[in-house]
Amino acid sequence: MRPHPLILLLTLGFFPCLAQAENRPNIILIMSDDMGFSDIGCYGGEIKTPNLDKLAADGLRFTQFYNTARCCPTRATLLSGLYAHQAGVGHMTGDYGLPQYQGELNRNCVTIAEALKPAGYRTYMAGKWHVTPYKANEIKNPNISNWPVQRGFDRFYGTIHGAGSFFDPNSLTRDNQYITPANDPDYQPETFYYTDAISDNAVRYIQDHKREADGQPFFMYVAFTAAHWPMHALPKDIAKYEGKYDGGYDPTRAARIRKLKSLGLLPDQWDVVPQIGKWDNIKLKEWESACMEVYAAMVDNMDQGIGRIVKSLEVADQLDNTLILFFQDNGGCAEGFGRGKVNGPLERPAKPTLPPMAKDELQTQMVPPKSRDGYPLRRGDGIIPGTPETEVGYGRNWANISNTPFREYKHWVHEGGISTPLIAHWPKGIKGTNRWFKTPAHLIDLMATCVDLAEAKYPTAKDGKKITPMEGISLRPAFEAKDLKRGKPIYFEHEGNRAVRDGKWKLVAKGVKGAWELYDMEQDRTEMHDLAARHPESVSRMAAQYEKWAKERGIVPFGSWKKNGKGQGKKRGARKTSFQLKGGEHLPTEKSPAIANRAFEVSAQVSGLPAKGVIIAQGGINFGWSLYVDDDKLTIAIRQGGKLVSASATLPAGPSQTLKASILNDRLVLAAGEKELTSLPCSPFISDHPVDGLEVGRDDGGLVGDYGVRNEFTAEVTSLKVVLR
Ligand SMILES: [Ca+2]
Ligand SMILES: [Ca+2]
Repeated sequence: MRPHPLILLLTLGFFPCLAQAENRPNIILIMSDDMGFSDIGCYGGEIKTPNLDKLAADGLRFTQFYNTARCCPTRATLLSGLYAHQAGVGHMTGDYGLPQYQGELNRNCVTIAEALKPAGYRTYMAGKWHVTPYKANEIKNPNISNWPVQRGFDRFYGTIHGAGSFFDPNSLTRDNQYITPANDPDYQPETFYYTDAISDNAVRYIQDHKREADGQPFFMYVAFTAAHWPMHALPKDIAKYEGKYDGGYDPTRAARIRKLKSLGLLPDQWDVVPQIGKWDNIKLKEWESACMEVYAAMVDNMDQGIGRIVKSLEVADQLDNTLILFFQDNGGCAEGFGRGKVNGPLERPAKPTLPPMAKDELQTQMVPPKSRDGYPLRRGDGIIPGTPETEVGYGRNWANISNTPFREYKHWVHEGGISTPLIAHWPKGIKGTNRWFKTPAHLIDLMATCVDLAEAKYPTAKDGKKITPMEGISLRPAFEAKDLKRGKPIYFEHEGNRAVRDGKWKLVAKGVKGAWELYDMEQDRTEMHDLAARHPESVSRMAAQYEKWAKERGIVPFGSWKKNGKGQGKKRGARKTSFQLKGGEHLPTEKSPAIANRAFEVSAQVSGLPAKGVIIAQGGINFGWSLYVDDDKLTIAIRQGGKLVSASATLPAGPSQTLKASILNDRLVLAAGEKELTSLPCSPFISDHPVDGLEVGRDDGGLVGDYGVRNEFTAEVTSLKVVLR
């Protein structure tokens, strides 16, 4: 029988050694970053993950576990058991002036750590937090009110921010103190590598727990940043994959398809999504295969670390009564990070060329200008990734392979964005071994599962604030070989991408204005055959479910927050109205032209035509504009709540020209010099300031136009001017 909660609290508070013999499990949630459905071995991948494979063989695997498509919302959902918007993280860590979009965990939710602590659990976290803003300009006196220790974790080692170097991470923190890899007295390995550091600190928590609180259960959250860009790995791990991807995309993908089929994860009736990359067209083949070698090495290193965590549980005699869950935060990442134009020397200099950083000097940048020991930053096409000074992503083509057999990527809520392995290992609590569980489940269920297994009481209020009831259901029945009884659909929303999963049906759309698509997930989980036209009644029923769900939770169409009063939309962007820019320039969103709801003009002096690629772009898939060329065709593209409007014209001949575009109240105009090329009547005003910044000569992050991530301008922008009217 459970003691009365008050007695339990008193017992634990005053006589911690007297905690009764414990049957409740320890719980360890292990999450990786930016990985596709079929990357790890036991889900079809060629990457060596023997430790995860063993957990799977001795435990339970879910075929349809879902995340929420992106780092911040996934973390907010996982920690709170709510849909991310309800926890205040409706997008990322930007504040858009609405409570659902305040950009950090609110106080109307509790974290799993906050929920389990009153039930007598010790709580530890190692890894990436990313549910509160990180401000590089406030490192001396950071606002720590929403850091892990203030949100229920007894101990924390990791990073506050969402991405960075694996050799010198920005925002590295121990408990409430920023540290550097060099000045952390508690952890001085021979070579600092963040994935190892996360594993080693998790191991240490298990060892310390055994010594300090044996008999008391613990909850630990291990949030790896592998295999998020930049592609950074240790030479010993990269060596294991040397040459492994020299054959390109086709053999890797074919092997995954075969393995997925043999595992039963890809029934014959599903059509596999088309492969994006064509190896024959890849110019820098050695570089392209090296990107995947390093990616694989990052995953491999994480698996080794998971092996050490498992081993330490064994040594502490806790493995049998610990529930370990492994999953990924979103699908493979197609962002063009660190690809395209080369910055820095193509080869690593023989010796560091810049002054090294002092032991106590905090590295505050997501993309540091140099490595800690003084090698200058290198990125772009042909820069072989892996070493600390490189900043390269593995790109869309490999992300497509990572997400085999599914559609789309991180950001989207088609299956490639939201599908993750879920491995559950708990010898004492899971019935049978090497078993698959096929009913859909979601991150919202982790809070409910933890509260259930920990015999905790989910609070209705905390510190005078009402706590929103949790959304998910306990996964305990799955562990006991019974089915889940959810009784309601699972919902998704990120950046206007929306979905409803109800039984075998999935309704899904891209962007705020994208049309609903309908799929039968039993017949077609690869989402290749849209049945919306055939079942209009299902579409309207599920669309109404979505609208009701969104309305009840304060979810608004992405980017519409400025209509709701104090939203940042009106004020974001620079104050000036004229911008003289150079080729290669990047402006962050707050320094970019404040183009929302106004006319503007761009005039670009270019030489070296004909060419391909983006001359200038501001914004991404929801709001923004871009001017680009494709040989003799000039295009101005406008993104308006996800909808794309564009005007194109044929360029006059000649290598050097002044290309102009005007975004006016009632039309888009393109001109070369004084000659008007085309005028398209439309309403092209962009209603909100874009989340993405501005680039000259490329389009980074979210893409405005229908070009791919390899959109670098192949000629030269000698000067460029943007003028707001
Ligand atoms: Ca992620
Ligand atoms: Ca962009």
